Amino acid sequence: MNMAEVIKNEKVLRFIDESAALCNPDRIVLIDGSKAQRDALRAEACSTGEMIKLNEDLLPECYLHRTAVNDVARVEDRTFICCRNKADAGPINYWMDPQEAYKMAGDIFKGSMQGRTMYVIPYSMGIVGSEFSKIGIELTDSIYVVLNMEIMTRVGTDVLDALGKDGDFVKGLHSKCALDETKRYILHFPEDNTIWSCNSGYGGNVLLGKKCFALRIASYLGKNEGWMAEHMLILGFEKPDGDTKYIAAAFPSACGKTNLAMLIPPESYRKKGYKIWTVGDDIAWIRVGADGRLWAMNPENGFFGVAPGTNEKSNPNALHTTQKGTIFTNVVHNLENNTVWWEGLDKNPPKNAVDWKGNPWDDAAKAAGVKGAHPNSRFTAPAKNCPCISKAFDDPKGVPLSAIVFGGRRAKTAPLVYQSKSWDNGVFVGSIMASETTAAATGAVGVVRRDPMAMRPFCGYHMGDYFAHWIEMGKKVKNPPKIFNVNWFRLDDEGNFLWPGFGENMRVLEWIVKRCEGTVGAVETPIGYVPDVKDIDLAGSGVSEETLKELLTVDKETWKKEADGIEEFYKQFGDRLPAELSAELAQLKANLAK
Ligand code: OXD
Ligand code: MN
Repeated sequence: MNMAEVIKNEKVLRFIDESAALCNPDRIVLIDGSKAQRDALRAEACSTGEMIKLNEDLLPECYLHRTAVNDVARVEDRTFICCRNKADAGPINYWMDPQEAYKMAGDIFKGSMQGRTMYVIPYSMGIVGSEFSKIGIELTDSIYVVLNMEIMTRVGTDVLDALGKDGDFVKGLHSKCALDETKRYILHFPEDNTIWSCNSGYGGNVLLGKKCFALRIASYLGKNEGWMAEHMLILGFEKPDGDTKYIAAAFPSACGKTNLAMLIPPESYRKKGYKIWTVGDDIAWIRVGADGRLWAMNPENGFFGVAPGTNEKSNPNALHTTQKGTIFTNVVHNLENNTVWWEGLDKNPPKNAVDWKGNPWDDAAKAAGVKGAHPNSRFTAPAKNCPCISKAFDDPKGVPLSAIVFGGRRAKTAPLVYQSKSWDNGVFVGSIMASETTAAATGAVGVVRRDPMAMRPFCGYHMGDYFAHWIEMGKKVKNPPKIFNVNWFRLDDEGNFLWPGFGENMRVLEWIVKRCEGTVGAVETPIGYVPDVKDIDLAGSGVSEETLKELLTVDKETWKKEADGIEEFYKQFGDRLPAELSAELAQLKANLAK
């Protein structure tokens, strides 16, 4: 195909030419979004062993892929924001000078695609052609990336039509290179709308539409253009009268965003006619609507979910979503019926199986405690498969938000739920989010770290300026959503979870929605409003009122220590910390001293 005949945008052609001159691929192929091309690429990936075709009857159009053993999660310490002024990256991001970064990575990319094909992926984050969507072009030498991007984003030549002759786009260059972890870099150049990723083949590092574009680059664009790119699920809470309220929620990676977004209400709620609809499970682009409310849309087209722990009970909707057209990464290959398995799927690990590293997973391996699937193993599944996908999923306008919910994994401090007192107080609540780390990124698991708005690894600029942007956005909305914090992970003194979580979280969502409607009261505490025990419907939950009381306790002494921790955390932002947040911290301390 003659590229110039199909690609009318000179800037795209120049980007392809310059990248090809650098990486020196044997051939260049434009991804057109057609089924014929997709099938051919799937067949090619299977012929080289890059992917394994699974049982067509049980898992139609599904494939298994194993990454390199050293390449299984996002690498935060190798992820850089490359802006001209180091101070603009802020104290939390890793920073590299753009010129140095281009030079250093240029040497790595040089000739990296020799003997390989460079695929040109035109993709849209959001509905193709919508004024709220943005376009990217990813160049990659990985068929796995192409096939994942075709699930996670909207890909094809119609995106080039929407881009037009001189539209702007985010330039993404990815090469697997030699998968050398010492030369692995995920580089963002927000001032150039550019992303370079080398030496990785793991999702979050290489599906450049997702974390790199839709969060890091988009958060920077949002700050400049007056909107927000957030690490949030979006769900619709439908009441028996059919009225649906929309909630966006930010939790750190692998803390249950997909599960909450696809929640199945307890039977008593289902009988009354309550339903939950999924709009998104990971990313929300949020802007001010003409009606003075905040509107959120999901820029993605699929789900890149954590497999372990997903089962018929925890998330039947996610499980159903993965039964067709899905790519599984780093899970167990069940050789008995050519399907997949992971820890927590069911109690019957396959006898004849291969683990995520490609080794036989036999009785001896199991007895030695070898895990079959990597804890961060994933499924990439089309959103349209999801049984509870919202009608609004394909609506370019997105949905109006009634509530924003923050949350993390906290053993003690945070109560099951509390409501902030105002927009600024809500921004404070988001800014002090903390959570125990998970397997979604490399590094120790279970260590408490501050993760403001769950954006710590994803904010493309200075976190202090990001807080200021949140405060500014609050001034632009006449009817801002109410802001809450939840903690499904509170433990008793013996280390047992106090709250059952999963579908039972509906009971908390109901309180949140009622608070938004002004139809239920609350109890004031030094940190915000918590429910009155009688206002959370416990019928059939197995949770006693006494346990709920414990879940809702705000312990002053614990919070005084927390306030000291926040003060310490805030220090690093210096004069870029908005005065509104210092005032909120002072108010919290005063409330605790009363
Ligand atoms: C993800 C993550 O993959 O947050 O969504 O790591
Ligand atoms: Mn995420």
